[in-house]
Amino acid sequence: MQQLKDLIYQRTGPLSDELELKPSALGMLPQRLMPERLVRVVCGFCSTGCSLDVHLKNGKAVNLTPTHGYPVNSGEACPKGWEALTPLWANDRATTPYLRKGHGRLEAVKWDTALRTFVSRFKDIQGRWGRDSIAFLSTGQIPVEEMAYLGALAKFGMGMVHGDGNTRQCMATAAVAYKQSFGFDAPPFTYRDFEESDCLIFVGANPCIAHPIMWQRVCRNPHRPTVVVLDPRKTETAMAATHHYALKPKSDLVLLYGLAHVLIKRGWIDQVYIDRHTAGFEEVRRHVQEYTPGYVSRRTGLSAGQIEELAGLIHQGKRVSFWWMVGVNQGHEAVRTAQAIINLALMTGNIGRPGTGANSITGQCNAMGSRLFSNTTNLLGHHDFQNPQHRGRIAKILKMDESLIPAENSLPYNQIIEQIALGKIKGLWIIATNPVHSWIASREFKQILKNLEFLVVQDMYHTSQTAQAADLILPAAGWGEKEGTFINSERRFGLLRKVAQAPGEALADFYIFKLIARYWGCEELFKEWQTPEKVFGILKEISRGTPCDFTGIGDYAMIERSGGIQWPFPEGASLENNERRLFENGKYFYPDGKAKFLVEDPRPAPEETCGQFPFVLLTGRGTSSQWHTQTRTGKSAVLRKMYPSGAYVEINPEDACKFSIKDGQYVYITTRRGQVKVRALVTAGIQQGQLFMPMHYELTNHLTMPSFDPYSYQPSYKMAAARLSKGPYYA
Ligand SMILES: Nc1nc2c(c(=O)[nH]1)N[C@H]1C(S)=C(S)[C@@H](COP(=O)(O)OP(=O)(O)OC[C@H]3O[C@@H](n4cnc5c(=O)[nH]c(N)nc54)[C@H](O)[C@@H]3O)O[C@H]1N2
Ligand SMILES: Nc1nc2c(c(=O)[nH]1)N[C@H]1C(S)=C(S)[C@@H](COP(=O)(O)OP(=O)(O)OC[C@H]3O[C@@H](n4cnc5c(=O)[nH]c(N)nc54)[C@H](O)[C@@H]3O)O[C@H]1N2
Ligand code: SF4
Ligand SMILES: [Mo]
Repeated sequence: MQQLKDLIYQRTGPLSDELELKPSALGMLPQRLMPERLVRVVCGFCSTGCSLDVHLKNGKAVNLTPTHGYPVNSGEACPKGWEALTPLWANDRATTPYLRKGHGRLEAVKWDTALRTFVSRFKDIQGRWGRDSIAFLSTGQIPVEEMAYLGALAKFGMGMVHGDGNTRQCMATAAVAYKQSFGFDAPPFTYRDFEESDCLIFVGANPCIAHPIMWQRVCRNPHRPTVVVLDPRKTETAMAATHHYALKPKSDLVLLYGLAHVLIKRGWIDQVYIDRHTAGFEEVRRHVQEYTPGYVSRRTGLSAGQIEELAGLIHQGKRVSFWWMVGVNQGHEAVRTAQAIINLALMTGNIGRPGTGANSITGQCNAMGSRLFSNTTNLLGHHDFQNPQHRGRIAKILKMDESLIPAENSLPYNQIIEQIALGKIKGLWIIATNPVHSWIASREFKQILKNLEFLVVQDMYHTSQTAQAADLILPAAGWGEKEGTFINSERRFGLLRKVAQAPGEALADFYIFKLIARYWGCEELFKEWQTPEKVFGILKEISRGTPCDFTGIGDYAMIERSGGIQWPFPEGASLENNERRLFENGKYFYPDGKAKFLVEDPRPAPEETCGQFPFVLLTGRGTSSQWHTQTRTGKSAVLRKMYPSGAYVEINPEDACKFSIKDGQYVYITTRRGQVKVRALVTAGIQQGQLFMPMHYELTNHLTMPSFDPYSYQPSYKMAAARLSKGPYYA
């Protein structure tokens, strides 16, 4: 018990050190609002990784301003960043653990009871059903150090085999595509490329809403760039672009092959680059032969002229950059689509130079950290569970017995769920994700969770839909209440600092993992994992000699002083150029140094429209003020003013007219998964025959479809066959 008290004391320990107060950074702030201290913190929402200066007064965080001169956001933030402190003060924070008692209600319990229950229930399940009968689902929203602690504890300490993260919903496609094409999961760009490009092509991305500060950098581009958007919807980004191609949903692969066809046919390719730095081009040449503009036009809904025009824009650009996001990643042939984008960059030599690249933007604040260190799909630091040398290396660095490291890969997220449905996985630990709202076909998912003998949810709030389904809730500190690092989209480590005390008995995830290690009886394995910064040191060692080597980062203070540091940053690297892109030397991470071209025939969409379900339902981000399942952004009265409070569906005016639907009236949307009643938002932004629902409302995922890319297993959130009706529809 004394030890437990010590640990709880650690979390109530001091706040992070202040920055030297520079009043100039605060502009004309009136004297009464002048803070006593500023602490610089990287934002905890999206992957842009903006820096925020939090103002402390009387030892309390009271306000914040975006950091001037930070290489990412220089003095700007989006509404979520400005409101980042508010979610911490919400009155539904989990301030103690909760345990579901015999009568079915969740009741507050002491940490000691919670931890004993956690250990005894999970051990009991493993004892009866084997080590792989318990699993975890993690996140892209906790620091690298916590991510690594969780993955190591679960797999090496608790003996789990299966654990995956919400990054499967988000980035898995990009990770697999890069790995296969470049030999390592390595987004090559630096944000300066937004400003240096003379032709930017956004595929399935809406940065005006989803990455507003990246979009600001596009707006600052001095080269009067061509900005192309490939999106079925006329999004805010499409409206601001110079060219919008409203292709049919899920016809990207055909279009991209069609573009390759035209570029090759016209000789608009960089044969020298192809010969020196790539392998497999002849296969592409053969493969795209049949993708004539006429054929592609029929499949994509674009005209042959538009396809020729777009190929022409790529050819005319001197520095062409391709940017993709989850409009690509969340599809049934997503990996090959991402690679069709990579292929275009490679064949036109648009990579490794300023303003170029095949660039996947990431989603969550630490999606990149999760890709490297969550110990889910790959062994810590992008090593391979199935490779004995890799296991040996990690065991040696961690001073652990090699036999503790599983020699098999985890099942992907969807198969973990399947195993729960089949009754094979019986215990589940969910950390910093809210899948009852965010996973596909969520009504079915909620039913499947009932198969579990024991569900633990570790979250900042006891009110999230998933926490409410739990048998045990562990109360977590949130962003700003703990320390660690996040890696942003351009591979930049940024520092998360502690600017507030977590409420009640909530603990940083780091210290929750530490307590679990102690109660589980595997604390000895983690005796060097004392603080996040110590763990950072261990991970640094793991990265040594790999493409993401960051052994040159001395300590947290160095990250803070330098405005974040991008990997790779091996020992001896210089900070002089703090905006670096990959592949400037044309060398990729395969042993032969060459990038690979990969192509494959398109697959039929998993769900076609039909008489009963004639509409295509798209989903995605709604506004820049809403974050995912709204457990955080929903707590801010300021943010709430900036978006509709209830779920809605975007409908084209022609369709609205056909169905006599008026803007604002309730309509029914039905798919094979279920039916929801939502308000109509009539807008020409959506094409006829298509519907769009933002993911921020729980109802949306009652409708989405369980279909997965065959390589990345990423769910296809962006397409379902749907029916629109004014009244309820009964099949
Ligand atoms: N405000 C806000 N910002 C966020 C988030 C948030 O919740 N709120 N979440 C963050 C996260 S985790 C992520 S992953 C990113 C997501 O960032 P984005 O990917 O930019 O956002 P989405 O709106 O999900 O999808 C982008 C676009 O894909 C389009 N699309 C749908 N189907 C297709 C298709 O078949 N082809 C093409 N070409 N386009 C298609 C949609 O119409 C949509 O406009 O945003 C991050 N930023
Ligand atoms: N229909 C549809 N569905 C989608 C998508 C889509 O485009 N369309 N996009 C998908 C994508 S890309 C993503 S990334 C997912 C996101 O889906 P989720 O991960 O489910 O979304 P969040 O609301 O961000 O959930 C994070 C949870 O962690 C908690 N939390 C925050 N910080 C901390 C912390 O420090 N510690 C702990 N322990 N908990 C914390 C929050 O309170 C919240 O409950 O949604 C996916 N779902
Ligand atoms: S753009 Fe992203 S990182 Fe920047 S302030 Fe907004 S949510 Fe935070
Ligand atoms: Mo995401």
